[in-house]
Amino acid sequence: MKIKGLIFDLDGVLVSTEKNHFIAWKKTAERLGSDFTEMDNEQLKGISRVDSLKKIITLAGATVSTEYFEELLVFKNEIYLDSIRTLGPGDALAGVLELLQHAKAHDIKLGVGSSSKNANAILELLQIKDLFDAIIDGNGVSAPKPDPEVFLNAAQGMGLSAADCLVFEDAESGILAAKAGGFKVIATGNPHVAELADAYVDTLTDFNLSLYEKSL
Ligand code: B16
Ligand code: MG
Repeated sequence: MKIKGLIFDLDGVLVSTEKNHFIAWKKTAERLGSDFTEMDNEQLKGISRVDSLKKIITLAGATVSTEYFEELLVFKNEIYLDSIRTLGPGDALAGVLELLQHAKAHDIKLGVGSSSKNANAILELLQIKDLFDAIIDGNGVSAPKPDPEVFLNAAQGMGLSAADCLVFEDAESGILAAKAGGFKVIATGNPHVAELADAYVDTLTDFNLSLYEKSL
């Protein structure tokens, strides 16, 4: 079967910004008098900024006013943005550029389906934004992952149906979103979620599209 479109999650798939998110959330949790571990962070991967903060507040056993909630969102995002300022073309994860180039050479459409409201800025820093036919981010959806909307909108923006596309994800919420939308999913970079997806590769260097198509 021929794949006509590839849809990439951003954080943890195209670029390893998950660590930056983690550090910024850890500092936010400290303001709530709470510790925040990498295990806790697993639950936040792929989910929106607002839903992430709600989980951290629950973990901290805290209650906050609407004003303080907004202040914490700004606080986290400022730390995060400051930490990614120096991202550049060399920071795309292993195998990303090769896979994007392979797709371009074979007339395969490219999309991004990310929960991040900072996705466009990061794609610009990586200097890969122009390669994509559709970019759907946290600003363009009403229902965040695990709802399939972000991936369905990306497929629609590429003029394709879910059955024609492959989604690449690193997070449980993202894999569930893609599966709910009827997509085949390749998990990458996070062995914890491997069994939820149709296939798993440590890095995109290990992914061979022609071989995968033959297995379908
Ligand atoms: P922002 P993805 C997600 O991006 C991240 O995995 C998650 O850690 C983050 O909280 C979320 O974006 C929102 O990001 O605060 O930049 O809007 O993995 O869906 O590309
Ligand atoms: Mg991700």
